Amino acid sequence: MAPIPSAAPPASTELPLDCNGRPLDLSRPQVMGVLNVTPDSFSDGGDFFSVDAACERALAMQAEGAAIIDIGGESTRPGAEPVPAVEEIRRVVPVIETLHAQLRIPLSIDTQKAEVMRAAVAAGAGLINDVNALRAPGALAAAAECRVPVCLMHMQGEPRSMQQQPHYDEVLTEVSDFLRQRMAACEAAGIGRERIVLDPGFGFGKTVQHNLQLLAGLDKLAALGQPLLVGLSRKSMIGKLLRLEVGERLPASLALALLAVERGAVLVRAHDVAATWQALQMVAALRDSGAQAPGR
Ligand code: 8Y7
Repeated sequence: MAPIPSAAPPASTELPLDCNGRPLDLSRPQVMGVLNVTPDSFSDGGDFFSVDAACERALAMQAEGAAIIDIGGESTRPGAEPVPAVEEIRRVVPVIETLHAQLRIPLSIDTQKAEVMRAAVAAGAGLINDVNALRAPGALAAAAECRVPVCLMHMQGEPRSMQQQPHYDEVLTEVSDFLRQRMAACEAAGIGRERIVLDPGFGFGKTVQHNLQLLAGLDKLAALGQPLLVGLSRKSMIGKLLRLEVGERLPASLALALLAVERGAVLVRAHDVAATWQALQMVAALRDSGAQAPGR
C-alpha cells in the first residue's frame, strides 16, 4: 500500500540533526554540555589551560548524559574583551581533535569568527553555535562551506556593552523577526532549513523582564518551525531575582530548563549536565507514558 502523503512537512525535531556524520536526536529534550577552553577555566597552573583537564571534563559530561558538547575559546560574558582568531584556534582545535577521537557524541564550536568555524569543523566539530547569528564578515559563507548545522542566536548589541541599556518595543516580536531574517540570510547563502537551530539568546542584551517575556512566549519562537536551543544555566537573571552567586544557581537553572522545554525548547545548554539530564528525563518519561490529565 502506498504511504498516505502528509499535508504538513515533518516537524523539525522528528529527524536527527546530521552533525558532521554524528546524529543528534531531537525527538526528546537533550543537554548541550558547556566546555570553556579559556585560560581562566582548566588552568594548568599558569596562563594556559590544560587540554587534558578539559577533555576529562568532556568525557564526564558525555557519561552524565550530554548529547553534544559546546566548546568555546572566547568568553561571551557581558563586558568580555574579544580574542584574536589565531588565539581562539590555538585554544579550541587541540581539544576538538582529541575529543572527536575520544567521544561518540557530536561537538559544537562556540564562535563568531569565520576562520575559527573552518578550523573547528576541519578538526571534527559538527555544529556551529554562533551567538552573533553569522553576522561577522565571512561567517555566512564559512558556515555554508562547512556543511554542518548552525545555531543562530539573538543578541542585541555586542558583549562588551550589551547589558548597558537593552531596549525593545516588543521583545518577542523583535527576536522572532530577527531570527526569521537570519534564517532567510542562511537560506540565501545555501544553508537549508534542515541545518538551522534557533535561540532567543537569554541574557544577551536583555533585562530580567525581557528574559521572562521571552520565556513566557517561547512557544511562539518554536512555531517558527526550527529546533530551539536555550541557555539559561547559571545566568545573571537568576542572580538578580534571587540574589544568588553563580555557584548557587542550580535549582533555579533546572526550573528554567523545564519551563523552556515545556514551551518547546529541545536543546538545553547547561554547565551542570548530570542534574539537567535527570530533570529532562522526567519530562521525557511523562511524555513517553502518554498519560493525560483526566477529563480531556
Ligand atoms: C549562550 C550561548 C553562552 C546561550 C547559545 C553563558 C555561548 C554565556 N550563552 N550560546 N553561549 N545560547 N546558543 O552564561 O544562551 O553561558 S555564553
